[in-house]
Amino acid sequence: MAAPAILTAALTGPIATKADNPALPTTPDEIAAEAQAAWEAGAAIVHVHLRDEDGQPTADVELARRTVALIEARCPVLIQLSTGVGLGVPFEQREQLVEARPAMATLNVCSMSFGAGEFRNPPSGVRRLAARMRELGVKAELEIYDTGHLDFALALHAEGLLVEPLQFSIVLGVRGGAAATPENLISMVRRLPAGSAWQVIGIGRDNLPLTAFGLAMGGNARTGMEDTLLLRRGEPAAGNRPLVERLARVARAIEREPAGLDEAAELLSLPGGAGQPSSS
Ligand code: KMH
Ligand code: ZN
Repeated sequence: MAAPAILTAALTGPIATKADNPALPTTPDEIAAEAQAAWEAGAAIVHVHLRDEDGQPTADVELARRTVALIEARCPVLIQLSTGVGLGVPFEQREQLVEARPAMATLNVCSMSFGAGEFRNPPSGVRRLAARMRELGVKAELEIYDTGHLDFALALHAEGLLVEPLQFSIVLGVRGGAAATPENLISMVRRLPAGSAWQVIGIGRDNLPLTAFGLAMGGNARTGMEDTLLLRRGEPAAGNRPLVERLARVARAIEREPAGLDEAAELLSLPGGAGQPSSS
């Protein structure tokens, strides 16, 4: 049997609304219920974005603490907060989210055009956030949208700001980043330091084939309503559970058993290990 695959469920994201798919979880209670469903379906990690009462992305630390607590009350899944938050939220607010002390958080390493908008990740702020995450023991997942982002991440590592094993999400298909092609994935995976954990995030209609390709290459995998609102063409996902169930089936079909919580925590060298409350 090949190495276990760590499955992540990106439950909500910053962009879609309930008008796009009524099953999208946006309140803390809905997010916690979807986290449990994703965990039951085989996800070891849930990637969490928060929404305010109007459904807009927010970096409200109290809301983050409350949401983390609600998830922890339901299940022991590993919680990763997005510090990407949403394009309209200033970096200086986004970086505060790690003060909620999740086990993991994303670290978007470079500024870029992002569809019709701009995603601001200034170098000084990224270094400050990386240092704070290291100090708090919050595991960084490095979000890499193009080859130059990988170079910047490796520079952060050379500066001592990251903790091994490095964990990468290679995001393909954002307009402004690298296109969703197998060639782009292969060329970036080749350049990752030995021992790194990685997954591909395929945006839009290439989500499933690219994710399957990444699993076959030995990577981990992410799905969820942040990455696709459809189970297949013309069929909206009824929630995160069916997306994770399908990903688990794909992984098992190529002899990659979904990693359990302890396995995932060990593979990523998470402080505290699985099942330990990560907030204080
Ligand atoms: N939304 C994806 C393009 C983050 O939240 O920090 C990447 C992502 C990054 O999930
Ligand atoms: Zn996200």
